[in-house]
Amino acid sequence: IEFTYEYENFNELTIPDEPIPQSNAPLIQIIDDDPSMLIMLKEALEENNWMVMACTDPEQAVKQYFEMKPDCLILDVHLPHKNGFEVLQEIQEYNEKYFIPTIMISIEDSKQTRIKAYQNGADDFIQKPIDLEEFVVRVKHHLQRKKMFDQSVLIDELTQVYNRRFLVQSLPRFFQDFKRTKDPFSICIVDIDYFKKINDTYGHLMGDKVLQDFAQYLKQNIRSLDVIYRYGGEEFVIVFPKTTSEEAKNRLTELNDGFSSLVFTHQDINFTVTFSAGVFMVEDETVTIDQALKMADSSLYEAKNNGRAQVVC
Ligand code: GH3
Ligand code: MG
Ligand code: MG
Ligand code: MG
Repeated sequence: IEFTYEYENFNELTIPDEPIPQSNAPLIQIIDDDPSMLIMLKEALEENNWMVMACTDPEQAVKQYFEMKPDCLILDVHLPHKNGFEVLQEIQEYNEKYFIPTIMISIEDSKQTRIKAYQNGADDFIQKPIDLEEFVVRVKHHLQRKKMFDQSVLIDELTQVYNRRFLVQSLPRFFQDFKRTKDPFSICIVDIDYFKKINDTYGHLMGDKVLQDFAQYLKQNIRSLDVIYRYGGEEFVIVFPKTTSEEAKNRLTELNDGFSSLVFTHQDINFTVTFSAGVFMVEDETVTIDQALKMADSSLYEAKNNGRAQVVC
């Protein structure tokens, strides 16, 4: 049977009237060539408000895996064209880098099969027919460990907001969400003005303090569904879900007004700090992540050229 879920519409199987999980819900990928198995597992997982992408074709699934970096992989051993062990080998490097727990599932439960699974990097092995209650508990256990790992590597040490690594990991999910919900969202690059001068005039430690206070100020003044990342040096990215560029511009302008009214003091000298920002609204399914970041960056460049302390979209 041809039963391949394109990841563009992997949510087709979602039960109506269920709350739609947010982009920050754990994402689980299932690869199994048996459609009824896929549906059964998918429904069991979605009951926990986890996002699920299910695929019968291993070739396509691997591509999806690289793009979406799921938080857990459920992988069947027997698949057409390519078996589960070959899939494991193909994704091994990525799997280790992102610490993505992998549960192998199979009709076969010989000691040799299980050993082979673990040797190829699987973290768990569950025999079919699957007991759904136990399955969900085991997935939950793996997701918890994955979350702990993420929290240890995805937070920027200095500013305590998400780092660039997490940006790379989570941006595809905002795009995925957009394809599903059609709600436009805005990606903003925010850059502190004349930051080098702050370092040069007041010292590197003061520069660090400005970065910390800036990140905290942003974090405390955005909605809980907005996400902030340190992109590099004194540059941050903010993603505003379900937000047009006009709305994002207004919010960033308010943030700039608020932040620039805070007074920093260094050895009896007072100073204030502004930022510039470039906004790009994702409202078109053909736009790629790289293009979106580039557009936001060129708007930022324009904001700098126009005299800084402003937002351009
Ligand atoms: P513009 O208004 O055009 O953005 O100018 P700018 O001075 O803010 O930008 P520029 O890119 O010239 O300088 C950024 C500086 O940020 C250079 C770098 O030394 C400093 N920087 C990067 N990371 C850190 C950090 O973690 N702590 C401190 N204190 N400084 C940092
Ligand atoms: Mg199979
Ligand atoms: Mg700057
Ligand atoms: Mg900069």
